[in-house]
This record gives sequence, C-alpha cells and structure tokens, in this order.
Amino acid sequence: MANPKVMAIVLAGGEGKRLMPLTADRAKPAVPFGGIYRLVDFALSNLVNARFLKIVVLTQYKSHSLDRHIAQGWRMSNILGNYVAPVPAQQRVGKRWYLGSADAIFQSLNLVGDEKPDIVVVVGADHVYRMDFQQMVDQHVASGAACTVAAIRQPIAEADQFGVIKTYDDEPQRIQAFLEKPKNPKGLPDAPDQVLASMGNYVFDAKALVDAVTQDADNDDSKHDMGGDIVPYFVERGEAGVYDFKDNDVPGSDERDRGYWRDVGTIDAYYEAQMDLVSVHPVFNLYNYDWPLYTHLGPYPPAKFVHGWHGRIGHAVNSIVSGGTVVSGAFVEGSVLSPNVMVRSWSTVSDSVLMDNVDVGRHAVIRRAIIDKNVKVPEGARIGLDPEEDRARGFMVTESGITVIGKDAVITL
Ligand code: ADQ
Repeated sequence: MANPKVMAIVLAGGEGKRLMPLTADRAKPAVPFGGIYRLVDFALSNLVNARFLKIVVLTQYKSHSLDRHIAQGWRMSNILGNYVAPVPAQQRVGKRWYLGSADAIFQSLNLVGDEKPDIVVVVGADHVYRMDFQQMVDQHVASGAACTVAAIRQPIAEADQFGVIKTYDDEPQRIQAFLEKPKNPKGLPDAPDQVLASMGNYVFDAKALVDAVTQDADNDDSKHDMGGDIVPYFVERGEAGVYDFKDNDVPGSDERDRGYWRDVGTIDAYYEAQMDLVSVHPVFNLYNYDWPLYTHLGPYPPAKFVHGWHGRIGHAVNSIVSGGTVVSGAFVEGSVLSPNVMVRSWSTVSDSVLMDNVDVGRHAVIRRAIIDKNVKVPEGARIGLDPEEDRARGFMVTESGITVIGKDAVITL
C-alpha cells in the first residue's frame, strides 16, 4: 500500500475520574497543562506534525470547554479537505450514550464511511508526549498486521492501569497475548520489574476496524472498549502487531527527551509531569520547533515582573510563566503559571501549578498545590503547608501531599 489515505480518530470522551476535581467541569482531554496547553493538544500536535490532517475528535463527557478549545485553536484551512472536527456523541445508534471507546467508534462509523480511508489511526487524548505517528503507520503497513498497538515499557507496579502486551519470542513485533489492566502480570524476560504497556494508540486497516467494532456492537458480553475488547479480538485472530515507542525518532528530539511519555491519569502523575517542565534541564522539551506543540492562546499581553514599592523584587525562578501574568513584589519558584495570574506583594508560590486568572493575595504562601482557574487566594492564606488544615477547608490533598483546589472555589481563611 503506497501512500495510504489516513484518517485519525481522537478518543476524547473520557471522564477522568481520577483527576477530580480538575475534571469536575471538563473532560480530561480539556484539562490545562504546561501553562498554555490542554491535554488534547499533545495528541493533536503529534497528528498534525505527522501530516495526518483529517481528524475527528470524539467527545461525550462535559465537552463544552474541549469543543471551544478545538474550535478556537484547531481550525484548519479547508484546502485539500483537511479538518480537525470535534464530534459530540449523537445517539446515532439505539439512542444511547457511548458505552465505551469502541462504541464511540462504532457510533461514528459514518465519518469513516464519508472519508473512505485505507488506514485509521486511533489515539487517546490524555497523555503528554511527542510521537511521529507516520513512523508507526509505516511499520503497520510493512508488517501486514490489521491492528498495530503502540507500546512502552512501564513499571510492573503500574500494570493494572494499562493494557499489557506479550510478544512472540521469535517475532517481537507480533502480539501473542494482551491483558487489559491485569492484577499480577509477568515481567519482561530481560526486565522482571517492567511490562510492555499499551499507550492507547492504535493503527488499523480501515476495513478491519469497521468489521471489529461492528461485530463488537452485537456482543452482549463486551464492554465495548478498545483496550479491553477490540485489541484482544485482533490478537485472537493473530492479526495484531506492536510498535515499540522507543524506536520513534521525532525530528528535533535528543537523548534527553526521546521516549518521554506520561500518562497523567492521576493527580500525582499530572503534577509530576508539570514539574518535569520546570526542572532546570527539562526532560520534556517545549522548545522543539521541528515538532511544535500547537494550542489556542488568548490575546494576553506579555508576562510582567514588578519591583514592589516596598523593595521586594517580584521574580520567578525555575518556573514557566504565561502571558498576562504579573508577579509583583512576590517570589515564584519551581512553578507553572497559566495566563492572567496575579501574584501580589510578599506572597510566595513554590512547586505549584496556578491556572488562568488565579489571584494570589498579599502575604499568601502556596506550596505543592494545584489551583484551578479563577480562584482568589485571600491575603495571608496558607495553602499546601498543612494537609490537615487544607482538608478541613474542603480541599483535596493527595497521598503524596499535593493540595488541589477546584475551579472557581472560594477560599475562606
Ligand atoms: P484507559 O485510559 O483506562 O486505558 P479509557 O478510559 O477507555 O482507557 O480511555 C482511553 C481513551 O478513550 C481516553 O483518551 C478517553 O478520553 C477516551 N474515552 C473513554 N471513554 C470514551 C467514550 N465513551 N467516548 C469517547 N472517548 C472515550 C487505555 C487502554 C489501555 C492503555 C491505556 C494507556 O485501554 O490498554 O494501556 O489507555 O493509557
């Protein structure tokens, strides 16, 4: 198949329960990340940079901010019929919401029928990484598999969050067995403390995908899930291949960030991935213009740092600071600041993530916290210093001690 016609489907309907309260009001792919991005931007940037320009984004759960972000930030020229189209659940079949990710595709098969692609690339929308999907498609086509699953090694302790792949000993690119979120899987022969995990990104021959999700729709025993049902269907038929992410060579990447992939499904993982961005030598490189990360940016003025009238210099170190943000006579360290954040005199923000329009009052101290949009932190407030105090005020505190304050929350002292 020379030059196959490729269509991409982005699965963006996930609820993201484990990211609460950040997903109380928005789908997980719409959760802000890295100051100016939303999680969905990483999958979309990877597709667009690979020149896969016919993209549908299937949404369902609380999709308004995701829809708005895609409409504002991902509108592409209609030349050559390219598009990034958010498609809400439409109850096309049996007047029901999507039962799972495979049902989302089944109920959207009209889109595949309209486009008539040779290959369908299906990707999740909630990971932080760079990946050239063209290289995966090339392997898929060359191998003759009907379905190819992207994979990366992960610690065995986390195997119950992933689809775990076993390949044939003599054919490392073919899947022998696939277990969705197993409890006690076996480690890899050369690394007993690791498993080969599915990244939730797949390449399919279009016809094989249509057949698989159509059969699955009639199967009452199925959970209608891509990882739990569709991949095992192809494995059983001996038609599933694996693409090793470590072979992916993204233009402009180097030894440091090659192979970087974070599943930010939990608050702790989400927080750690943000901290990766502000480490002195970031392991995830936002500055790789050979593989740019696209997003929607509002009309914000540049960030500003103000010398407080009382002599305290407003400054930020080891931090990323977005447009419209003002640090005035305050100290910011090891933090990620979204647009339009105000940090006022004598306050200190360290190892934290502050989203759009957060206003930090004077003399406040914020440490190891994630503060969602529009929160006003009152003068003198202490956040992230004492987990019990934070819990008593109704904030969530993770096991590792990250305090999370939801969008629009009102903080009382
Ligand atoms: P999970 O991420 O746990 O595991 P799931 O919750 O189905 O699986 O989410 C996969 C993708 O589908 C996400 O991008 C999500 O937003 C989307 N999605 C979920 N339900 C949807 C629906 N009803 N409509 C539209 N989109 C929906 C998956 C695989 C594992 C793999 C991990 C990698 O099942 O095998 O290891 O991803 O993180």
